[in-house]
Amino acid sequence: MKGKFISVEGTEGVGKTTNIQCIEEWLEARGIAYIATREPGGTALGEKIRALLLDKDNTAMAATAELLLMFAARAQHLEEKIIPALAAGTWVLCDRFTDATYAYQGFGRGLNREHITQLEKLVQGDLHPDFTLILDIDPELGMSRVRARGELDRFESEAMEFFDRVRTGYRERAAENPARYCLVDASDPLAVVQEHIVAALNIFAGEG
Ligand code: T5A
Repeated sequence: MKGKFISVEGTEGVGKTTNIQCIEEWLEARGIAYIATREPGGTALGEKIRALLLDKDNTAMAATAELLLMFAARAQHLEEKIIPALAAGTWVLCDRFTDATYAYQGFGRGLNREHITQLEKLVQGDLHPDFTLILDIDPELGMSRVRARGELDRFESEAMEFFDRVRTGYRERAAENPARYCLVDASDPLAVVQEHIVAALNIFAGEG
């Protein structure tokens, strides 16, 4: 793959959307061609799957059905958008990717992580993000930001213990592979968070 693949992760309300803008500015300042996309979603089919996943009326959704829907959307996203972009030398900036599946469906829902690894292999082969930014926050603080924004979706309606497990999942993954992950404290003021993000990107690009 000629382009680089960057993913941005974290628990609810951690500031992914806000900080993705900062990454886009960093890419634009360097004249790097990129696409910004998201999961679940990113394609017409994937966005329909996203609507099913976030619909808070789908209270009976089985955890395994949720897992398979995440990977169904991802398979479409990879084939239709991510792989062609990377092959053309375009960078991909993705709001969540498979780390979210390990964190939410693995640690949050308690699904067998070996099964997630099997699906990951089936859907992605050896393709993984080159750099993953994990924004880390106390889930209570993140959810207070989300609540201030309005109505909650199906995931945002989960209990705080669920988000504590998701956070643990992200932190464990970051600790296991420090070469790929950068964990940033997202409870700091936005300017400080973005200083850390830019410094990490500079190191990733060999400029730091
Ligand atoms: N999911 C996803 C899975 O379960 N498995 C998977 O495999 C995948 C891919 C949808 C859901 O799907 C689940 C996880 C999710 O629950 P989503 O829409 O990406 O995914 O998830 P959300 O976390 O809901 O995204 P949000 O858009 O709600 O949150 P953001 O983008 O993290 O937060 P953002 O940037 O909108 O910021 C929230 C508020 O905080 C403020 C912002 O101004 C905003 O008002 N803020 C700050 N305030 C003070 N200080 C700072 N440092 C701040 N940073 C941001």
